[in-house]
Amino acid sequence: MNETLLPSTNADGLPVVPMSAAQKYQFDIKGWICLPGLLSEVQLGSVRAHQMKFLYEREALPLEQRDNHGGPSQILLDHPAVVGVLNAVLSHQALAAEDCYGFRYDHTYTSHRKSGHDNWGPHGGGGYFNFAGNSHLYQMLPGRVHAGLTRVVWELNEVGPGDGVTMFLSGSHKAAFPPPEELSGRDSPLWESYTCPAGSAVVFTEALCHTGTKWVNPERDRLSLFTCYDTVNSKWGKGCPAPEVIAAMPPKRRTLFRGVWHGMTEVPNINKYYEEANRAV
Ligand SMILES: O=C(O)CCC(=O)C(=O)O
Repeated sequence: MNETLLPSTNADGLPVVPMSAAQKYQFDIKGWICLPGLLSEVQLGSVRAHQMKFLYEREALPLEQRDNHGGPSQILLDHPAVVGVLNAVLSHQALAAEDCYGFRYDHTYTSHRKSGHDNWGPHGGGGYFNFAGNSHLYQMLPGRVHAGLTRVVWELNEVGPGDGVTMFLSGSHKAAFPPPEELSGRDSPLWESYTCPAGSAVVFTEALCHTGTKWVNPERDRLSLFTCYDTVNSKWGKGCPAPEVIAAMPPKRRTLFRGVWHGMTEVPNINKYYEEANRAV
């Protein structure tokens, strides 16, 4: 995992931030990692405004912005720090090039939660033992890992202690046993979570047991995007942004929305390009 992984810049030409050895170690043993404070105030302002319009006044947005990741929110898709993690834990390098990501967008949703909103529902875990069709995979070799379906949670508002965000049974992506009831209830000491400033990303493997919980901060809502990535020739969620949304993105970002196949030899027979006819469904 120490080699330089392509692409080395994101679609806006910003240098990708490679994962450090400490981040790789934590992601591997826990199954998740928090990347705090990735957005400037200006970026946050325009992403938040876009999300609220998308949720509550969608018709007021131009067509190319009518998507969770349309308009100003497209920068979240391949933020340099997120690409650094996905390059290291998900990318299939045979389909990666300087102008093409080695992983794909899978699906997303935006969640706006007021105090009292409860999303409790632990699920997942033991993904190390899943076969490929399940997508919720976690695989390891000495010095390398592969996290199949990988979730990036963008926290657009600050998260304070006990506010009630996503919780993880750290390490359970490698668990051989199902979690016993007394260790997976709300009061289990095994649950771990995070605090972070607005504009942070939390990356976790969907092979890990995790859950939402009750947002309890009356001063501040939770506003988050839950965006999943996958290997290029695998897709879990149905759907893809509309062609006009993708057309408004720079070319490298569009490669996140390729059709779900691998192929071989040269483009167009190997899946290292995006065009409207090669768009995921
Ligand atoms: O609601 C949350 O914080 C977690 C959601 C979740 O479990 C998921 O998207 O897989």
